[in-house]
Amino acid sequence: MPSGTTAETATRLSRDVLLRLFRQMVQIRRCEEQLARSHAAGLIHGACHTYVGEEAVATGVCAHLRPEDTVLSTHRGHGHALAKGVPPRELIAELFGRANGCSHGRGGSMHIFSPEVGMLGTSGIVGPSILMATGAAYGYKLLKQDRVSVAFFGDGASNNGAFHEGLNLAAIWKLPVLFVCENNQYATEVPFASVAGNPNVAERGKAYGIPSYRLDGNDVIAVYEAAEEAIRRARDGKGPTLLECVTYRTRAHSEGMRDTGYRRREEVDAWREKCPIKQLRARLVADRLATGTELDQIESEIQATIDEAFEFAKNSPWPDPATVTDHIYSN
Ligand SMILES: Cc1ncc(C[n+]2csc(CCOP(=O)(O)OP(=O)(O)O)c2C)c(N)n1
Repeated sequence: MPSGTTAETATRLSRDVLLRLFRQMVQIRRCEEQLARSHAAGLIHGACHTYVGEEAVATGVCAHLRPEDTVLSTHRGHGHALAKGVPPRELIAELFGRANGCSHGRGGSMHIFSPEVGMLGTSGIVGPSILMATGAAYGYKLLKQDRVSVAFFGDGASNNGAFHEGLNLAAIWKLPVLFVCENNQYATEVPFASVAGNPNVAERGKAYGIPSYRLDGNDVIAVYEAAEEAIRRARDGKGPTLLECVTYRTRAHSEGMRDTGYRRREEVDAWREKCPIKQLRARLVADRLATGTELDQIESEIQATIDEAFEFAKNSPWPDPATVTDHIYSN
């Protein structure tokens, strides 16, 4: 299992796989940039926490998941949804509150559901993804289904009781679950190091007897390789793994919030340089697996699909007010 692998490390991954990872990260980035502009334009009704800077984590993990595998996500979940297969049209329409959104415009950013592709939901509450993914994995084990469940969560959530209960239960029952801590080093404006007796989350996993690894979360190859082995372990009945992916969000905690007073501009600039997309682009060009022109072409194609998705969402109908109580009461 790689630990702290960097983009300089040799990789056995093919050009096809690397380009797939590149495309996925660019799709997330371009979609998030569109959502940030849409939020500023008043098109999004509710919170919008972007994933800019953290794209390598969702991309490297979800690349190994099958449609029947499931993802439980957080308030910062657009990247997880896209990487699990929610089309940009349905994601953007959902944030715009339109009937064509994946949750029929009823949920917004905090309730992105698409069970058809295994996206079991984002959440406005910090921590529950860990317990829900553990519960889903328990179900797969009881039903003898060949499925894996993934919990994404932040460093802040690892201080929540759900983290400790979920990891312990998954360990004793050897559940097919992968815990992915996206350690972007801040919980809102609180530096993780200032609220953690031991800020190494991977060491906490070891306390529960779970194989746990700390990775460079901006290196998509490192995440891809670590997730591959962790998901294989889960499928083989060997139980859970914890991956702590050290990364950074380069936009504000949430769109419209201030982004000063709790971190230094130099720190943000340094992490912008470590952009996962920039790193993979440099790698592909240096290894002569793609030219800059080819990668530009891919970026333009993806931008066109995001532009089209934005137009689709903007022109989508609002939900019919007569359906307001649908899905609330069970018959
Ligand atoms: C149980 C709970 N406590 C507090 C909050 C308020 N809150 C919203 S986002 C957030 C920070 C979460 O930090 P982290 O888990 O590191 O995720 P990040 O935002 O960095 O991706 C907090 C405390 C909440 N939504 N739910």
